[in-house]
Amino acid sequence: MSPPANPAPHAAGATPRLRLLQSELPPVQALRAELAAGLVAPQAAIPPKYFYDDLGSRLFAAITALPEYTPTRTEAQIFARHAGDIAGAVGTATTFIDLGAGDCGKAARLFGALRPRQYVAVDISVDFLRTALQCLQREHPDLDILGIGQDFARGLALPGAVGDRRRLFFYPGSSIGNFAPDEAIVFLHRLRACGGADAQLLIGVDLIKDEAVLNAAYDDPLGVTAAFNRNVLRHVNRVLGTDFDVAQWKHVAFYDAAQTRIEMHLEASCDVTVRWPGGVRRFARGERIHTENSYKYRPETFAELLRAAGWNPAHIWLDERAWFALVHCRG
Ligand code: AVI
Repeated sequence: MSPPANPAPHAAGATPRLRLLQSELPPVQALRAELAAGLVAPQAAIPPKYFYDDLGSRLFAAITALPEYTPTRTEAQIFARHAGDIAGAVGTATTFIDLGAGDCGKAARLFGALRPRQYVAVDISVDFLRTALQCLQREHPDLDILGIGQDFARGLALPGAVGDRRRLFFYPGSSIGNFAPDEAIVFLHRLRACGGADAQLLIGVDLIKDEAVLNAAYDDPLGVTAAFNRNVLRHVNRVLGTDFDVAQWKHVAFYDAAQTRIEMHLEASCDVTVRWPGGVRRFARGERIHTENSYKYRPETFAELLRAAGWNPAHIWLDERAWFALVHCRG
């Protein structure tokens, strides 16, 4: 963990209430090797973490405001309707660890009810996180805020500045759905291990529902999700030095009922040759690059997955259409 990247200004002698730490990010060579391996694989793939450059994070925020994208809105309804029960179950004075904090908006809406002792925001998109935390600190000047720039999907490493009492992991938005179920168990098991004896988890998951609703959520008529998907190619151009022409790639998203997941791909709209320093890949027209899976669950299957990862689901709240579940677990 490197020293504070950008401590907030504070009065001489006062304790800083906002600190931003940045973990050792993987060396660019490792990122390039990972991307090149994905591009030359028989089924080409780009890991979904490359969606979240600065523009990608903004496009994702726009997706969450779309009427077709149900997870965010439905989860917000559950929080609003059950705020008292959630606060009663979780309790106050936690070390509130927000995984994939983004603009920190979801967590901030709970501060009134949960009154955390410390707020720890972890996100891979450090610049976006810095801006969000600076705004948050102006709104909550007395809250102890710690930002951590980290790719926590590869394993969460919490620095000593994170409180070790009453750790509450907050993982909303069905981000768990972007892991395959076996990877999700490994990830949640690791969280359990770094939570301590009194760890808690508050996690949101998108549920299986009508296919038309699911398909519309990932292929909206304004094309915001298409822009989010295609923007990944610009990010890869910057990191790997590829010469992707975004205009040659079409957004494809569909629900696969057998695997209970949405798949997102980019499809070549003509024959395309992509080159980068040390590599080349030819794509025939219609060939695809797999960019994301988003798994959907039944509540009971998800509870089994949590148990397999060492967590005890204690409460589950659903919206009235059973489109989304919020689960509170103890360690
Ligand atoms: C971040 N994650 C939960 C989103 C999802 O629904 O799987 C990412 C996303 N991809 C397309 N739209 C949203």
